[in-house]
Parts: sequence; structure tokens; C-alpha cells
Amino acid sequence: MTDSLMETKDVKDLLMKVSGLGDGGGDLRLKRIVHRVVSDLFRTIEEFDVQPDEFWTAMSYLTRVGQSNEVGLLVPGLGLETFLDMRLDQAERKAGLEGGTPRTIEGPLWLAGAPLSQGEARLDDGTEPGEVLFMQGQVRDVDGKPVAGAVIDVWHANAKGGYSGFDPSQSRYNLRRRIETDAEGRYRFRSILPNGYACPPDGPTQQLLDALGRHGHRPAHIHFFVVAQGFRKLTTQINIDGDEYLHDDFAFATRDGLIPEVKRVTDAAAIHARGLNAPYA
Ligand code: MBD
Ligand code: FE
Repeated sequence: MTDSLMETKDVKDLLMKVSGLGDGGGDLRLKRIVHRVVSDLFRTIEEFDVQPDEFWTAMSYLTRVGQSNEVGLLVPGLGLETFLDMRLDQAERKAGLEGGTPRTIEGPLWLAGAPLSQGEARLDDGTEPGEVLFMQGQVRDVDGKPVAGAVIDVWHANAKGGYSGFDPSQSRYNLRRRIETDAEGRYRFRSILPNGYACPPDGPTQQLLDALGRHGHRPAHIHFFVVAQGFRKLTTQINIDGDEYLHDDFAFATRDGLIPEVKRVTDAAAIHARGLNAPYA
């Protein structure tokens, strides 16, 4: 004999009414999901003897997450975005669709409409302090065949970890470009070396991380979408090797296969000779 309220007819009836599962109308899948989620909350409240003041503290926390536009930050911080990726990986393994560059999370900071160019681009607006970075590559299908006309949408932070469109000190679409691959599937770009992102120190995401004894840092990284006719879209990132948070990412996005070798070149003339010297090339 337990005194669990969850097991009582009154609570079971309440959950049926809350979710609409007892009635005919509406969306059955949604009803079942709402039933499960609310049941799990009831169960958590019971198991941890959550008090009303604690409950309302949590509700005002969620309100602040929305008000400060941090839903997209809390989600990766709680590993939810990584879990969705793990599910996609699992589904692909089951379907025999393995191979190629691994996916990892998108995060909350992509913007639509970055300038599009052919084959190459300079990403920084020329005012950004930081080490010059060149990256080049080739889009290939899983059989190794080059994909011409694929579009690489690339975005990353500046040397302070800030993203244009969110950091008001940066110009529009700074460090964001779309590049269409050439006939051999190749692309290249010049930019500046990004630094890692950190959650806003006074925001609700960092507040929860503090209470969990966690930090809110990401290692330095560069985001990519890769899109081509007839292919699934790839969402991925690369990490900059050597970063202190490389394997301690608050957003759980680092994966094997996404940490390319970084070669440091000190000859300024050789750097200049690689081209893409004009901002907004
Ligand atoms: C980022 O730059 C990011 O990529 C993620 C996943 C979360 C917060 C900031
Ligand atoms: Fe990012």
C-alpha cells in the first residue's frame, strides 16, 4: 500500500481530462504526448516533494528563458539538441545510410540570407582583429564523387566569441557567407580565427548552469550547412584544435571526425599570396 497520488483514480481521471485523451476530438498523438509529459511532471513533483514555492520559481524561470530569447541556448545546454542528433544517427545506421562527414548541432545563431558567392569568399569585413584563417575543401558524396553546385552556408563567431546579428558591434552578415562549390565540388574561404562562445553571464541559461555546477562555454568552432540537389542537408561544425573546451563543450557538439588539423603559417607574404585579400570578395 503506497500513498502515491499518481495511483489514485482522481489523478488518473485528471490526466485524461487534461490531455483530452478521454474525448474524441483533436490530435491523438498530441494528446498522448501531453498525457506523458504532464504525468512525468506530476510524478517528479510527487517523488521530490516539490513545494508550491519551488514550482512557481521554476515557472518564473521558464518565463525568463522565453523573455530573454534563450530557449535555443537552454536546449543544447540540456543535451536535447545532441539527443535529437543521436536519434538521426541511429535512424541512418538502421537504414544503412552511414558514411560521410558527421553531423552535429545547429545551435541558435544561424541567420538566413548570408551573401552568396561562387567558389570562394572572404567572411570577415576587414575590421575584425584576429588571426587570419584559410579553409578549403571539397564536397563529395558518400562514394567520393565531387558535388558541383553544392552550397556551403558557413557562420562563426569573432575573436570575442560574438556572432553578427546578435552582437550589435558587428556589421551585417559579418563572418557569415554562402559559397557555391565549383565544377570539382571545391570551395575555399578566408576569415579570422573564431573564439569560443560563452552563455550570457546574467542570463537564465547560465543561471541554471551555475546551479548545476557547470560552465557555459563552447570551444572555438565554425558552423556549416551543406545543401545540394538530390542530397539530404548536412548540419555540422568543425572545432579548432587546441581549445581548452574542445572536449568540455556545454552544448555537447564536439565529435570525432570534426577536429581538422590546423596548420599555422607565419610568413605574411605567403598568407597574402593565398588571395581573398579584399573584404567581401
Ligand atoms: C553557439 O555558438 C552554439 O553554436 C551553440 C550550439 C549554442 C550556443 C552558442
Ligand atoms: Fe556557434
